[in-house]
Amino acid sequence: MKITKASVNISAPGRNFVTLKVETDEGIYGLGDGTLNGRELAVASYLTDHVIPCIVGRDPFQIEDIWQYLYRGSYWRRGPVTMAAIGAVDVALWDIKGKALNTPVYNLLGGKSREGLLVYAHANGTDVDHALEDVAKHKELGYKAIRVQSGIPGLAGTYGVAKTPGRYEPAERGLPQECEWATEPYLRHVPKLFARVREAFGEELHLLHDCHHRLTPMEAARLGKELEPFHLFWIEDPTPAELQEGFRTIRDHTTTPIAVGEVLNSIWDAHDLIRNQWIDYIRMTAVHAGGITHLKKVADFASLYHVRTGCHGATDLSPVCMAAALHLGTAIHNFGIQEHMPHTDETDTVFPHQYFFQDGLMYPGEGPGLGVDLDEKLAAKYPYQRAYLPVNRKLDGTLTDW
Ligand code: KDG
Ligand code: MG
Repeated sequence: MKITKASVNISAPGRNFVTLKVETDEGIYGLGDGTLNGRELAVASYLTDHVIPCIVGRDPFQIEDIWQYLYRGSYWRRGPVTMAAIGAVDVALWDIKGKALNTPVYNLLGGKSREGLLVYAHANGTDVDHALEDVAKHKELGYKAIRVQSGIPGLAGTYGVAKTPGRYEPAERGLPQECEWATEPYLRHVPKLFARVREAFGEELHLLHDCHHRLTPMEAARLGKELEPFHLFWIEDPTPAELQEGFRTIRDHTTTPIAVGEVLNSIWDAHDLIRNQWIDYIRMTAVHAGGITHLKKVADFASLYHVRTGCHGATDLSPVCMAAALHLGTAIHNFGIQEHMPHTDETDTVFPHQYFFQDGLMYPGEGPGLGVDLDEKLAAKYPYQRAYLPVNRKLDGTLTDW
């Protein structure tokens, strides 16, 4: 089999997505997600201008060799743009191989370690009462694990919390929004939020919380310690992860489990976090971490250190990436949990897929390959629109870490 053509689809059914389609001389094609929220066109150019000319003519079955060729061959290794582009190619090749061998991708990765994958939903509210209502709604939908975020008293808005009740989308169209941030009211508020959630819903429900990289290690240690009575499944991104050893301080002070990795791109970004057992869950996902090939290596390395996976699954990871995460999560031994932030109806219609949610778990489907398609005609009706994640400033005007 030979790759004959590859093309990049940029469209915005509900939000922006970059999708790579790799075609072969046997009529089989594969899809890969290359979406990098707020920097989509950089990945599209990397693919179109630099990667596609190098893969046409190659045998799509040689996934490991093509991965190494793109990673080592570029000279400029790692980074989100490079790794998202390599990830898009890699996922498309796994999809091709599954279709060619008429088997779901999880079978190529070792077969089923489990039937369904535990997923967590997002519940949020402008205040605690509204957050509790949203938790109740998601519990009713069958979720067994729920991330809870709420507005902070005294702050105009909080990232991760919808301005009006219901879903929120991380990126907004136009130029970046500026939001305000203050750590002290946040640290005082979050333990009160979780006390109310436990009081209302009991001990059974798994509870998670995302700190969005905003705390210093010692502030995160305080938060983790004060949340201990509420037995969280994890606190996520407590502090920025460029300085991996920052996590040692948090680890030394709290038994609240720690998750990190949605902005990490390679095993080297998490090497110290994992081998020192400073974290419990690694959140990298296929699109931003070089595809299924590299993510499986990260997961296997993590398994040596009692670290489990908790792949990022926000709306900016396309259905193609969700399918990749579900196939990998089905196969690996150390799967932990999968984030599930449902896409809009427009997204779901443009990307028909076999995976589904039932009773708190997700299933990848049993069709060949990844089980996701792209309706290119429909996608053409949703042209790309520039959109960014917000930036946050402390009350004195200083930009936060994120
Ligand atoms: O692109 C960034 C978003 O996906 C991210 O900010 C959402 O933190 C997030 C999460 O945990 O889903
Ligand atoms: Mg997050």
